[in-house]
Amino acid sequence: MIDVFVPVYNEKDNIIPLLDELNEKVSSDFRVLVVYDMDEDNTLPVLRSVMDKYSYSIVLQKNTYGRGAINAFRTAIQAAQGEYLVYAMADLADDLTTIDLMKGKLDAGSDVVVGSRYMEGGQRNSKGDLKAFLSRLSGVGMKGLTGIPTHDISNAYRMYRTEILRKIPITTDGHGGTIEILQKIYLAGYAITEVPDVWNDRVAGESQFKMGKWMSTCIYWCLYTIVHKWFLGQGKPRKKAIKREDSRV
Ligand SMILES: Nc1nc2c(ncn2[C@@H]2O[C@H](COP(=O)(O)OP(=O)(O)OP(=O)(O)O)[C@@H](O)[C@H]2O)c(=O)[nH]1
Ligand SMILES: [Mg+2]
Repeated sequence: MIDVFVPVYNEKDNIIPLLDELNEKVSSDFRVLVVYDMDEDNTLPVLRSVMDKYSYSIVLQKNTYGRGAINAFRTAIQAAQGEYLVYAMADLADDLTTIDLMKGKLDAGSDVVVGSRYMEGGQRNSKGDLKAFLSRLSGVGMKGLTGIPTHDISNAYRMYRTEILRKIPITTDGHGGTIEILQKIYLAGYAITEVPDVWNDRVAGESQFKMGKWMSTCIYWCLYTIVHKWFLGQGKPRKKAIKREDSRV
């Protein structure tokens, strides 16, 4: 089973279209884990009025680590019940048809699958602003500099093995925490792969993204990975695949 984790901050106009999209586009077994910060969040009354109508289960969970999307992620990691967890945005930015593809990759042995806007077949449909430029630069740059097997380190839309998330603590506050976790997973030698994601800017609601904070965190974790990869020799693939072959003999 997949936990579809959705952090929400005043997403009243997006939550029903998101649930409808999940219904239409995902055929794997999943439940939705919505994590909110405050009782007055405008997503909640809308969600409560429809949540019994879907064929899959929807769990509403208050953030137990304090406010913010990364604390919502920490809460979801603790509350998850599935073997896999996908971090999905409520703002309808990502292509949810890839959830089934991500699951297929994890079933085949990957540990994390990144929704990738910058690989062949992926797309980022947004205005050509500084954020778009830096996001692409960090993705392509880190692939070239460290060999991390994804073109898109800055997309939070990813599916993980839940057990791995429980082993690696996130120390960063803010959206950059999702960069930290991917870099640490890479340095620990887990298998990362990617699938193309067609990404669109949000139409309804307001972005909570904080450029300055994100940029400093991104630079920090990119440098951290470069140093740990090239000077401390981390990031070597685990022997998992070889062990599996051995056990079949
Ligand atoms: N619980 C919780 N969720 C949040 C918070 N901030 C953002 N989110 C949710 O996290 C997801 C992504 O947030 P966005 O504000 O779209 O940020 P982003 O996708 O990184 O940035 P954009 O590219 O501007 O869309 C959405 O589902 C938000 O509702 C927060 O403080 N608490
Ligand atoms: Mg967004």
